[in-house]
Amino acid sequence: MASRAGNLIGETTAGDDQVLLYDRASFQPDEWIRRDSSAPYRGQGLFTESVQRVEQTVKFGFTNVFFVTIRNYGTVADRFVFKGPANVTGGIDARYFLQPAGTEITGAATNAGWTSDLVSAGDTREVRIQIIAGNANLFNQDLVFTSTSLTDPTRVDLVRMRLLRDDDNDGLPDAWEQQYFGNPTNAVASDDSDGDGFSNLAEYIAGTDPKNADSNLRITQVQAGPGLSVTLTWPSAANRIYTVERASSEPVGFTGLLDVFGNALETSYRDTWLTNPPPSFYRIRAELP
Ligand SMILES: [Ca+2]
Ligand SMILES: [Ca+2]
Ligand SMILES: [Ca+2]
Ligand SMILES: [Ca+2]
Repeated sequence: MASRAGNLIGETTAGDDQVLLYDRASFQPDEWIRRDSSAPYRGQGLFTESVQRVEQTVKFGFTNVFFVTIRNYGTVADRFVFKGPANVTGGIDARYFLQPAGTEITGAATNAGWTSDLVSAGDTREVRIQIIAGNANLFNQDLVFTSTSLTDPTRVDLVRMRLLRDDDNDGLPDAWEQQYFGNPTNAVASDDSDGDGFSNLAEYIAGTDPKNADSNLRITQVQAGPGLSVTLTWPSAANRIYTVERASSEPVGFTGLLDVFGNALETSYRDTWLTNPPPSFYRIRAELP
């Protein structure tokens, strides 16, 4: 998934720099086994519940496909038991396949769990999950996928996925359209309903208000100090990933400083230097998890 909403300080060609590229073909909650707690990845803890809740909009009755990667972050080879959710009233129409071979493991994954072969330290196994959204109970609740160490069953990690009903299949969930436009399908994803330069889809991704021109993804506060530091603040929503990027001397060649999950209202980041910095430029990217 490559979703991106850029914003530059000191950059005047907003039309060029606030473009959203959005690819909703697939998504990939990965690296959820035996992570080192300091690993630079979004939301995944060491055998603790991920703070990440993967969201995907899907039309009722349509098929949703995604991938999870089981990664052995331990120092010794291990086996892992992968299990799909079983808590959906009326059942979940899911099939599971090992990648890249395509071998189906549905029977195991939906029952006692599928046990992997021996996964070397650092190695991975990928599972493709196919869910047909033909049961209304699937929507708007967490579907929990677990993976458990076979040698130490107290070691469990999980990923929560939430399918959001999107009956006009425009990437805007029915509930979001209802909240802001009073109807589950009325909003047009490519429209900029409040004229703030961001499309409704961009505002959904960024977690901003599509009916309020003052609400859009931008750096709203830049505070210098203390010392050689600057603190940036931007409007944000929970369960969105924000990337802070910086360029030096001129606003080209941005590099990422960190990925963070947003707070409900706004999020801040403090950038510090050991020595006097060159002129610096910052921008924020927003992504769906
Ligand atoms: Ca929609
Ligand atoms: Ca719509
Ligand atoms: Ca807008
Ligand atoms: Ca807005």
